Amino acid sequence: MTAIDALDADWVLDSRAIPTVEVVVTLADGRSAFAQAPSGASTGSHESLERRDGDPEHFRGKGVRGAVSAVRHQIADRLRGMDVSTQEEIDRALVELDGTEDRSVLGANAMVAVSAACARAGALSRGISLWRHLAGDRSPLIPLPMVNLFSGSLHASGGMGIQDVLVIPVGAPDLPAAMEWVDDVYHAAADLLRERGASTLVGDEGGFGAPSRSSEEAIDLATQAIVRAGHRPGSQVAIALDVAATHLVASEGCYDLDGEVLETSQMIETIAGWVDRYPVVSVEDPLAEDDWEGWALAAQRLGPEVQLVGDDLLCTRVPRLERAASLGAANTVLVKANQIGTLSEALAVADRARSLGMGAVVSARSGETEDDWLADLAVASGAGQIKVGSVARSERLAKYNRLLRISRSADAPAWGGTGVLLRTPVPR
Ligand code: 2PG
Ligand code: MG
Repeated sequence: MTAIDALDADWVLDSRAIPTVEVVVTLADGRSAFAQAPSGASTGSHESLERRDGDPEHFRGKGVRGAVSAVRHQIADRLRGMDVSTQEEIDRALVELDGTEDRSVLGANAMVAVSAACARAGALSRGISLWRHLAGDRSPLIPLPMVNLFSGSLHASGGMGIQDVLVIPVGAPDLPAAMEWVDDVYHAAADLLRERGASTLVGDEGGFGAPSRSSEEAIDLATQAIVRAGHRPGSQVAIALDVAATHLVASEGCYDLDGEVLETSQMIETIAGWVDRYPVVSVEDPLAEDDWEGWALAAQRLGPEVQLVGDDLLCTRVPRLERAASLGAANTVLVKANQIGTLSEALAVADRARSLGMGAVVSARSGETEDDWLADLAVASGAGQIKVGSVARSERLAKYNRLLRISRSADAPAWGGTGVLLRTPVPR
């Protein structure tokens, strides 16, 4: 056993110039490990809370002095002396110390950074890689990436109503090919934008700002980019959407999509139309976070061959996932560790999805750092899918490049590949 000797924390900056929590764990043998917390912009109201100071004189209220202090004092006092290799016990101690559903005492930003730093230190103490340490009895997989191509809404100012148009290299034989294919598509999209005189400036996750207010135009352009890059739309590179509809709600049961007000049924029909006309195989958050009935209707309309992903709906919470399963409201969960608080809880959500016959996509946040623990978490979970943003900007590439290194290592786990999607995409 290697005991935790000390925990320290401080603020560093994230990819949106906002402070976030960095934690350093020092072990009794003198070795140490660090981790940093990510941060979302399009947050759901059932997410665990980030602890922010709210002092307008300090980082416009976004300071994390309180979260840093929680790590240095309450959390350090509780974890000192614990065996660092027992991740689930460490995470349970964090959850009990906080004692709230929404993690408002310690702050989910403090908790997730401590959890990840301890995981890294635990792997170090065992002399194994982080993904293997976290995997335990699970069957790890190299995940199929869902890669951001165009952004709008809260991830890129102005532009289209839906938040993200992404591509999934479903037909790639391995991760290096998958990354090369999406890189081809990314540059083809840039060429198409330049040809029409549109900007190639990028949004928060490195995807291009959508060229117009029309979400459909971005989906169409993504399809053209796949073809231009020399890949078959659908069977080789498919499209995923994150509608992030919670942030489009105009009034109860009504959405403002691309300047048009749509009722729930019209939202569903609009999205179903995109699925019919374009190689869309995955749709995230088509409706608002508490519209369980609407989601069940959307699931029926889209059919089981579409991966229907709950982000704001499920907020990485087992009870909400179980409710979705019983209502048939989604067939896949987006897993974000800071949406719940600890790495063990995030893994438990992916495990529960598997036992319910549902899919899971391990996801980064729109605010990220150079820290790459998410890549190991995704591999360890065996979820088979990861969403990190685009293939540009280093806070995104830290994860993709870590995945490439894992996939090239001597003991690399198997490739998730097309099999991770609930249905194999139809060749088009
Ligand atoms: C999402 C995420 C990642 P955010 O909505 O799925 O793209 O965004 O971190 O802003 O919640
Ligand atoms: Mg989302």
